[in-house]
Amino acid sequence: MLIQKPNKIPSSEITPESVYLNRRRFMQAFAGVGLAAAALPASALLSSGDTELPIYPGPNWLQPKLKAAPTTIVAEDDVAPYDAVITHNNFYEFGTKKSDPFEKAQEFNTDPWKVEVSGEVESPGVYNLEDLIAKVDLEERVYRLRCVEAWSMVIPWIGFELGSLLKQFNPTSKAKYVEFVTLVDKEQMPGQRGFFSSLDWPYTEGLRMDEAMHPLTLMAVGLYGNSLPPQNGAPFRLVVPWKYGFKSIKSIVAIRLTETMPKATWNQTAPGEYGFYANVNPKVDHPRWSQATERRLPASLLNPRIIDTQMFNGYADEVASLYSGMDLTKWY
Ligand SMILES: Nc1nc2c(c(=O)[nH]1)N[C@H]1C(S)=C(S)[C@@H](COP(=O)(O)O)O[C@H]1N2
Ligand SMILES: [Mo]
Repeated sequence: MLIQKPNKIPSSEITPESVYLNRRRFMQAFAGVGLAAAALPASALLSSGDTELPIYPGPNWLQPKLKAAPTTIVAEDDVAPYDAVITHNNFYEFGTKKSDPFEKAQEFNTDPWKVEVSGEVESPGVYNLEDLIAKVDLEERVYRLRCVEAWSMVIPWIGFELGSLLKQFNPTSKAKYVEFVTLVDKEQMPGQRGFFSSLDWPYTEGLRMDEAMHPLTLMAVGLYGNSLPPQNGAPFRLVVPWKYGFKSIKSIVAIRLTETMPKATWNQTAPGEYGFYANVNPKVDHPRWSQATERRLPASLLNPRIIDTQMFNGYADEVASLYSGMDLTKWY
């Protein structure tokens, strides 16, 4: 039952990933779901008159490590301006509009932060993020981020290799996948409460073990020389530069090593549209739009900046071998 065709939804309001949800909301409304609307606290909203952009120095324990991080990998492309990176976000826990995370995440509490590590590891436990970061060196890496909605940005992250974190927990020989889980906190995350729920929380994602151990796979704790802004997934988030952005899960509270393929939010929500692998691939279109090109942000009507999408987002030399022998039209 198609209630509203995607092209009837004003493009100013709806982006491709949310078209599906919009349809689902209509159906829920007609199914007679109770209207338990929760008002947003005024304190969660920034005044629209704010023109100064906030910076995020981060907790005292993190600052010296951020400042000491050498730049190790640089994308040739022009880096996106700071305001684009911190005000145009997907973080549905704070709402489905691109402006919602910036407007609603500023009071998000991210220090102290605990991470539960479980499953196929010799050292499971609940760890303080500060203690985990104390054992790794930070680097700045400039990566392209390609959203499945066909826009992209070039972002200067600061972080460390996921592999160096996973080694701290000694994965067992049974560990074949890694699952990541985002915080659930209805008080702090307005997108998780109210009217119609957009996704089933918590947001989860997963990687195959060889993808997780790949040296390009980053855990970011910083951006643009400072700590990660809340809207970008503070205090730490995954960044997998050769995959569509939805794999790069934010504000992680749990990491599980598993023998079987974990559930991933968008894959579960619309399996025909979003695969588990989600490798950037210009030759495999999304059922509702082409993936051959992308809009490099910041873009405007006069300067649309449409560019060709590259296989594995331009990281094919480094990662194509992970998928040799796999039919990428099947394992999209
Ligand atoms: N927990 C969580 N992680 C998430 C998302 C989300 O809604 N919730 N959105 C994803 C999507 S679709 C994209 S494109 C990137 C956007 O990252 P950015 O806002 O830092 O650019 O975050 C990803 N990580
Ligand atoms: Mo995305």
